[in-house]
Amino acid sequence: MMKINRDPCWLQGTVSNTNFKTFSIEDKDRIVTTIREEMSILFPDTQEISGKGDLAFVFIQDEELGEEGYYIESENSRVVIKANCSKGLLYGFFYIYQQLRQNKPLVTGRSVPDQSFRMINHWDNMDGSIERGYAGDSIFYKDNTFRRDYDLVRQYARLLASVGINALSINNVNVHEVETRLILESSLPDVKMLNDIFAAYGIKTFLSINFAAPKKIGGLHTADPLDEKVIEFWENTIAKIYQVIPDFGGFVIKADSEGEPGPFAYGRGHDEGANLFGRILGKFGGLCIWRCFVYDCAQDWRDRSIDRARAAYDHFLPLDGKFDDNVILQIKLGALDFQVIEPLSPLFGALRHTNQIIEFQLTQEYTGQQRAIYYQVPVWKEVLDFDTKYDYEPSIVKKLLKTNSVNPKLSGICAVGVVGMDDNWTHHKLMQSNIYAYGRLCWDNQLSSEEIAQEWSSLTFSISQKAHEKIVSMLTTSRETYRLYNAPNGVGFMCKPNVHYGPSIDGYEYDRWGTYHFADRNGIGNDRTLNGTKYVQQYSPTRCQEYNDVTTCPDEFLLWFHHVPYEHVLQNGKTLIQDIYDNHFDGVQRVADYQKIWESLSGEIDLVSFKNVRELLKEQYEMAVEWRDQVNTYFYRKSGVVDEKDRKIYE
Ligand code: BDP
Repeated sequence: MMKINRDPCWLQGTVSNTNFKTFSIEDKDRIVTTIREEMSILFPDTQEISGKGDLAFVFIQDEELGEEGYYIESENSRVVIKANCSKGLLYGFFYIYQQLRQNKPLVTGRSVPDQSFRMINHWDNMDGSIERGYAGDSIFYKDNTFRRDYDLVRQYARLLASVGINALSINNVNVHEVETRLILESSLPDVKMLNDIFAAYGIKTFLSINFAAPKKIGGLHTADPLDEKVIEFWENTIAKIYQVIPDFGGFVIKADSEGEPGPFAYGRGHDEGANLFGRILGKFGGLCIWRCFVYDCAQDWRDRSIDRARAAYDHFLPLDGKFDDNVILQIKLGALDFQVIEPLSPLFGALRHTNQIIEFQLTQEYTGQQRAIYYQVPVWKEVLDFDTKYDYEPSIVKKLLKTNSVNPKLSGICAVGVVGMDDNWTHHKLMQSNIYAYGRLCWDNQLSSEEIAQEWSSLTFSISQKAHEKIVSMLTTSRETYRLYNAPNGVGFMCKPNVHYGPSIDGYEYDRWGTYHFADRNGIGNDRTLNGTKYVQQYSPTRCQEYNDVTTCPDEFLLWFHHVPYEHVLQNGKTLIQDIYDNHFDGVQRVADYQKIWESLSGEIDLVSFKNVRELLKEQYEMAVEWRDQVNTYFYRKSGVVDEKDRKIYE
């Protein structure tokens, strides 16, 4: 039986106070074996019988359920989980466990996921480091080889499956030298081991690959996607992978981005690049996931004609409809890069004939690096519920992901992973909530931020109702708190270069990355209007108009779209400069309040978690103060405008 030696997160308690004395399950595949094992862990008092158990897992045929949906039926005290496939049974099982653990009634009826793809992208390197990872080393690799801690991987797989995650890629999108070799025969037995552990939990495994592999490890002098030898290299390589791992998911590819090689080097388009992989992987039922994070990262800051925010749309919209049916474009939620506030990438809604998944980031690269509370459901809901206002139905993001994809089954959501070797997985105990929430929200887009936080808290801590409420309030307000003390009004990138932690207001201002705020003595912001870079035109006409007009552009996006004077009056009635001062004082105050709230939970929360969060809140407070003082001082020095409320701003 599986050893659970790690923090079990939301899978901690067992369920014994039910009427289930027996369970029955029809055999089909290895996922059924997983359910059986999980029954013995989570419902230890039940015994398996054949036929009619008190809790029965039954295969049926019901088209509406698809491969993953399930149906719960309850007759007297007997509960039946029905599904077409074992994945559905597995999800139904975890649903029942979670409801019972929360003392909630079992809702009978059908449950089908809203999003087909519910993926995690690991940015793990084989030396054990994780790009933008802040919760310890990789759980998959160390010292340039596989870590081979299969118990740990299995514990991770069950965490993911318990909230419905169904795909993951196991290495960094920036594929360095050693990782380029992951596709070679010598690595495949290890990849297969991981693949099989995840497959037993209904999760497909993908590899990130290096576009230039034919050159780097194939002995060719080119990686041109139309070159015969290159095609042959990929055909052989992919055929070998599927020989060893017949249910392998496919490739994730970052090409022509931030130094990664790609089709541009050979004068080819991204459709030609992606379709090469699509065609070959397709023969084996595999998929090619192609990232749209393509922009010029060697920009001259002096050249005001370039706007990085335009890049993904400019590159990919003309290719709409030109990708093979098993190619999926992976698009970051915002047009820059996982900032605290960014308007939705304009590709959503505009791209109508291409499989698409939206990319989130669980690891808190720009949002506190697992040392601040930053519960992400509000961000995700903002984008999923966003109305692109195109004049076709549906124009809401959560729906159009599917309807604008050629194959709705190849649409959905992915997120950069967060876990590492830290005992609690996520470094900050409260940030386990983001993994839980991510899975739950991908499955059910209707759930609210509060509902998911409540579920997570009650599955994770055995504490009073009042204490749960306090935790939920901290989580659900945390994104706003972080926003208040960070870069103002959607301007983004005021963080320290490279590390992306802590403030450095001008850190990126004269750099090559295309992320500028253009503050001078009169004002600040990016002019992306029709008079500026015209980025605003990439949205639907209605949204374009709204954002282009400084009087209707939402305050939180103001400096993303407009360059305005410090005295500009916001929709909330304040001047921009006063709003900046107020927000930064408020943000710090809110973190101080979190500290008080947390202290009031002393004695209720287990000691390890209590100390973990207490220490990290101290760090968050210090960092918030640093942000407040640097931002306020910077703008006071630029503008010369004093704070109306006469608070301490350093000169
Ligand atoms: C940026 C990260 C960088 C990633 C890149 C990406 O700073 O480490 O490689 O995104 O998404 O946010 O490829």
